[in-house]
Amino acid sequence: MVGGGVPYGLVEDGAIALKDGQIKWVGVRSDTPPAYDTFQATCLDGMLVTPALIDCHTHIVHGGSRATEFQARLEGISYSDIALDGGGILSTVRATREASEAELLAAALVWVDGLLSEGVCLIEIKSGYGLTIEDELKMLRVARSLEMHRPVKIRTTWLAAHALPPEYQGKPDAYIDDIVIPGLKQAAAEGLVHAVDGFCENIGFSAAQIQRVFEAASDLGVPVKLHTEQLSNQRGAALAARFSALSADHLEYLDPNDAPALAAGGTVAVLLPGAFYFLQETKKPPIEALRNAGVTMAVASDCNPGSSPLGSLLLACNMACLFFGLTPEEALTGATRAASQALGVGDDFGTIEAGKRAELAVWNVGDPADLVYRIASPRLARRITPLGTQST
Ligand code: DI6
Ligand code: FE
Repeated sequence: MVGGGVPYGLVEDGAIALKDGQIKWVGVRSDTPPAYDTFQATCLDGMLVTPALIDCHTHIVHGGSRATEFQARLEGISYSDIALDGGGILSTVRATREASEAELLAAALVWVDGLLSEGVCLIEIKSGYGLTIEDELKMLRVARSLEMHRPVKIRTTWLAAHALPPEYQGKPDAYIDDIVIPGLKQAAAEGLVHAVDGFCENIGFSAAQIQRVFEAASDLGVPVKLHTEQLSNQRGAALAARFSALSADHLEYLDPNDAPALAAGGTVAVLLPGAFYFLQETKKPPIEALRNAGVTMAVASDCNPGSSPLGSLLLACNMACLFFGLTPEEALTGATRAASQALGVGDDFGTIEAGKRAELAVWNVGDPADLVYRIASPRLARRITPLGTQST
């Protein structure tokens, strides 16, 4: 499966030449240049090869569980009310602060293994459950260490502007001045930050507060992205677009009139149908407006303990079709090419093209739509990484 004008960019009877962890050539098998004849050939007859998948929005590193909160919600208490009452994100903050790095790592590996089993090669992981400089750094260190334990690439995002910790209640601006911005500088100096995110929401931070965080990120040359328009419209997407953010994520409450700004900013719309499902949201992102404006749309799991305890990117793709009306091709593109763009790594990941990393997924299916339409049905035959092949 490569780019091009045909559906999914599918190449029938294709061949891919890999060397030194890179894709060297891709095309129709009978066109293989003689230079690649000496390559050791692996025959994958009847199988589909896609770029390995990318989960471009997760909160996989965290302590504890929110099963009790789930029960409370089933009894009718809303997600926002639980948050305003000191539960929600803050209950995960308490558990994450208490957890050791080893405990956070062990818990994260369970989620990572699930994603690897469905062909994922790259996972974005956010901080945001520490809310002190040291606890936020702890989360990012654990996230980065996953690369030493599994054949996976990790991108880490500074999300200290996720919630206001109890010690700063009523003082959001002081929290930004004391923790979010100085911590970001420290994390960047330690090489732990690929991007900066925030929660622009009525139960999170205002657009003006997020703007200050974005200005600090810009001064450091770190790209930004934003959780916004998930529960209300704060015009965060427009703010993100002004900063040419990598992505604006959620977007259920996006004003359709703000879609062209996202396109102009080169900002990817990251759709998170797991959170829509789990919070029993009824308002959908304005997909038609995003499409018409030419906004690139990605799909991710948003794997987190409160609003999307979802460990399957393929199920997120399936939900993106059924809940939001994406086509299976848009959904699969959303978990590959568009996801690589949402992380700023499109030069290396996301499509099968010469020059990119050898990150491929080989599937026991013939039709790419099969990947999106089935539910919880394992189909991965093997994953190919620059380090070699992993069988499942
Ligand atoms: N939106 C989300 O989906 C996550 N953070 C956010 O701002 C999860 C928050 C949670 O733990 O409930
Ligand atoms: Fe999230």
